[in-house]
Amino acid sequence: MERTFLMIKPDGVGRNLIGAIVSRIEQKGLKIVGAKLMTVSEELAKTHYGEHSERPFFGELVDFITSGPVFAMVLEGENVVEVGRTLVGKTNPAESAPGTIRGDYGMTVGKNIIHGSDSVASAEKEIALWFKKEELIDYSLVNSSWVY
Ligand code: DAT
Ligand code: MG
Repeated sequence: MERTFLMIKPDGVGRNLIGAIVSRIEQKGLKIVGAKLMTVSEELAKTHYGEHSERPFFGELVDFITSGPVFAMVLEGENVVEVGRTLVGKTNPAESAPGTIRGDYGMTVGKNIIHGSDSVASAEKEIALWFKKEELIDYSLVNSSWVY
């Protein structure tokens, strides 16, 4: 089964949105196989956002993501990378549809609540970067036959 990485950013944690966001994930039928509240080192932030290192907003992005705790998750499901991105919404919350996390909770691109892996390849990289193997749990949800 496919896996993806989602991370509630410091603004989402700071606005007490962990429960609301996790609730959407569970209601959608996705399985949480790993989750933790953690602080982000500058090194981890720079590695995670490495593809943006030449962009003018990189410094602000690293400062923001290290400014408070984040809630990191690994989710499992069919086609879950794409499904996760759909739940998250567009990068700019002002352009994100209502019903998406960014569309419902965010106003600016600099504080857009949540990260979601953008491809299967980045999901694999990000999961390995953020989680140890033993932090990911293999288990079955009894209701999965009603989801699939
Ligand atoms: P996404 O998070 O939707 O994958 P991205 O990978 O293009 O978007 O950018 C990573 C993060 O960087 C994004 O969530 C918020 C920030 N960001 C992107 N474009 C920005 C911009 N023009 N100004 C400020 N921050 C930006
Ligand atoms: Mg991205």
